[in-house]
Amino acid sequence: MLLFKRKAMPVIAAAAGAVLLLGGCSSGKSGSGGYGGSTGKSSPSPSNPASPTGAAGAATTVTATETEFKIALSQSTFKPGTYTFTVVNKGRYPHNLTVAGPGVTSKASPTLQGGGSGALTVTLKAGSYELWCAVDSHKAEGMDMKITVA
Ligand SMILES: [Cu+2]
Repeated sequence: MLLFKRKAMPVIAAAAGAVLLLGGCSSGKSGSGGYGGSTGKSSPSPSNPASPTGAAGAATTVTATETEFKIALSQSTFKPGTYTFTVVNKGRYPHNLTVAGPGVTSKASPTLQGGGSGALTVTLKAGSYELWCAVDSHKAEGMDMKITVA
């Protein structure tokens, strides 16, 4: 307070007001008000969460549910593109999801404990891919499947 002389006060108040306005603006984008750049309302900001290859659109998210000893995908048809597999371990043993096929050399999610989940992002081209769990002999136990990308 000692430093705030009569002239500094309004400036600081204005700055604080601006910050408040900005905060209000970004959270509730409908009431944008008419101050400053009224036209550019096109860039919110929660753009892409984590996908590194942001070239041609966002990754398609597919859920891969794993149990003993099975992998179930939330979709069965695939077009070429980038996919983020959300791997959910609903079993009791550790599992992972490993993918191999054209352009993908055995890319694996982290090994997940029972109840855990993780993600694996791969870019799929036209062709056949194999998805399996690389933990112990789970692949031989049945955690092994093929998908066709077309
Ligand atoms: Cu497994």
